[in-house]
Amino acid sequence: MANDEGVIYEYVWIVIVSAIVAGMAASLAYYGIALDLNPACNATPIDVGTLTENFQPGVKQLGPGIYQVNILAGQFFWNPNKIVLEDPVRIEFRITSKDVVHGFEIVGTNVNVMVIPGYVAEFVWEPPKNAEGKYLIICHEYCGVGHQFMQAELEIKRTNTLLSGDSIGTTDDLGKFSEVKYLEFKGVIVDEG
Ligand SMILES: [Cu+2]
Repeated sequence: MANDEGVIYEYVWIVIVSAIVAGMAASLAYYGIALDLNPACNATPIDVGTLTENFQPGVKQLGPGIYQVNILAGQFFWNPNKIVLEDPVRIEFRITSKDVVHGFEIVGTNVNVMVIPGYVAEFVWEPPKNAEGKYLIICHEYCGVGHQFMQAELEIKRTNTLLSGDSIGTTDDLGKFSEVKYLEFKGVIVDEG
């Protein structure tokens, strides 16, 4: 009698555990396929060049809606840690680290990049047309005791001059995130911050 009861409990627990595993697999599939939120596994060095010019953290406007954003990562900061862009159409990021590996993530978007000392991670993000307001930037690669304080902010301001009615995206639109190039860094970091 007691043995039969034990077998039933075995089956019950097999069902419960299988359901938990299936639920986790389904949530991974949902994040990866439906929401297109993936780890930075497309960060293959596709074109390893060399950056010899000096690296100065900061924002430079290259044209209407086109920005170059240089970011220096370190324990435990992003420099600059407040980035304000007006009507960005194309943001060219270049990020490097002065010490250990960090992870650059703009929360709520699909921008997710490994930042490796000795290399400059270069990529382009075309934010969705309706992106507006403050985005939190975090470090997603454990880098030491102050890791959780490593935050920055990207603010997108809209003046609407570049928007036309039919170009406004949907709220599900994550924008366009290019492949990441890692350039070997031979220059000097000009860090005034
Ligand atoms: Cu970190």
